[in-house]
Amino acid sequence: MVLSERVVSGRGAAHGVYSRRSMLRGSLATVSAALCPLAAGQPVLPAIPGKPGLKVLSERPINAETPAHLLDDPVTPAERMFVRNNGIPPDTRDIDPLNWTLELAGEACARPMQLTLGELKDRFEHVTLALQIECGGNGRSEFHPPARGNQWTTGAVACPRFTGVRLKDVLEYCGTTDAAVYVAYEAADTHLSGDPTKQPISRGVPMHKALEAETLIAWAMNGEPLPPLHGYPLRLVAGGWPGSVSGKWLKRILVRDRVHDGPKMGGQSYRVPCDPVAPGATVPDEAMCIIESMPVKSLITHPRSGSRQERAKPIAVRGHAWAGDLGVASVFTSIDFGATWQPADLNEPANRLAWQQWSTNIAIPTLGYYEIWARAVDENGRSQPLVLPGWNPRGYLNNACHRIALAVA
Ligand SMILES: Nc1nc2c(c(=O)[nH]1)N[C@H]1C(S)=C(S)[C@@H](COP(=O)(O)O)O[C@H]1N2
Ligand SMILES: [Mo]
Repeated sequence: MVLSERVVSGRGAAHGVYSRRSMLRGSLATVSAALCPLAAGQPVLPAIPGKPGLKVLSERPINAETPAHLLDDPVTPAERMFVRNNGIPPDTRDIDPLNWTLELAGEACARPMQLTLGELKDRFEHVTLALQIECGGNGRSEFHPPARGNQWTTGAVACPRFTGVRLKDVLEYCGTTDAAVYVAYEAADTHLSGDPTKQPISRGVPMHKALEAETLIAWAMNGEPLPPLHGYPLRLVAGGWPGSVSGKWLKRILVRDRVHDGPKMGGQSYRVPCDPVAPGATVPDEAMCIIESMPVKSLITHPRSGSRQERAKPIAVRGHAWAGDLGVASVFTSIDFGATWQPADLNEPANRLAWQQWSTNIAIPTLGYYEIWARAVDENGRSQPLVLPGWNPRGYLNNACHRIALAVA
């Protein structure tokens, strides 16, 4: 196998001399590098303590994604949950969590009030749900022309189990007026500039999403208090929508009489062209629409891309599939670049808005280089595209099929 220029100048070059054996390794690196645009020539940033194996994409603010093979668990452990910060997390080391106050306010809030986390826990029914969160920019690294921002490959998605109260119950308690249109969050993290009057992010959802039974104000993840990086002591979780609506370090909930206009709601943030545009187009802000439910997508979490397999021996292949507010109807795999597809077994979700597990056995007929592709179809019959979906200025919503590479020996 000839080493491509990319590997010689990128990841393969780090191996130094190419003995016959390292040539083979080099070929495997090619396999992974070909599928993972970030593998080549990028500086390696130090790991986040408590997040072994996550790839740090930026340090200030801290952002890190999870390689697909580390997302194998049906319920994502905290150590394997991606981190997406727009600002500087608050220092919550010395707070008394039960006295953390949540303020309810906004033009359409009937009875503005403050509730402590202790009061939230006492007054409302506790709910535990597995909820899938994916960053709107997950997959951004594949767009051309490239989009600015964190170059997420496939790893800005997770599905932990959150415990909290329903946002709906709290909104009913404080009351909303007929003018209510949107529910937004404000949080305790600070702006990168250090300017205390600026918020890094304040986003929201329309009333119908806020009032869904699965939209939570959560204090626990996988049975433990929320980890500091994931919003301790309190966060919103609105599964199936861009992760940016799931506000961490939650301080304030605003019931708005208009579409929320906080930082990163307007302009080009978390928005895509209302009508499709040609790659590289400049799109005026007025022609951009807010992203709501995320599109159907899937991940192959086993085997690991780049692994060696034996010919004709069945390979257990598995992963997850999700479809925003919708359920996933079917998942297919292909070992011939999408020429033919085989249906996989697909489980029901643990609850609405949890990702679904799929699995299949694949026997590879001959020696050589193979890719496994996975493709999910949502309950409305909409499939993941095989190649990149519509280009957009900020590189959101890439739900192209996930591909992994195998060397069959
Ligand atoms: N307060 C606050 N909440 C936030 C963010 C943030 O920067 N500040 N980032 C959002 C974005 S863009 C995403 S994708 C998710 C990521 O959640 P995680 O870091 O717990 O994985 O949190 C959201 N909530
Ligand atoms: Mo995000």
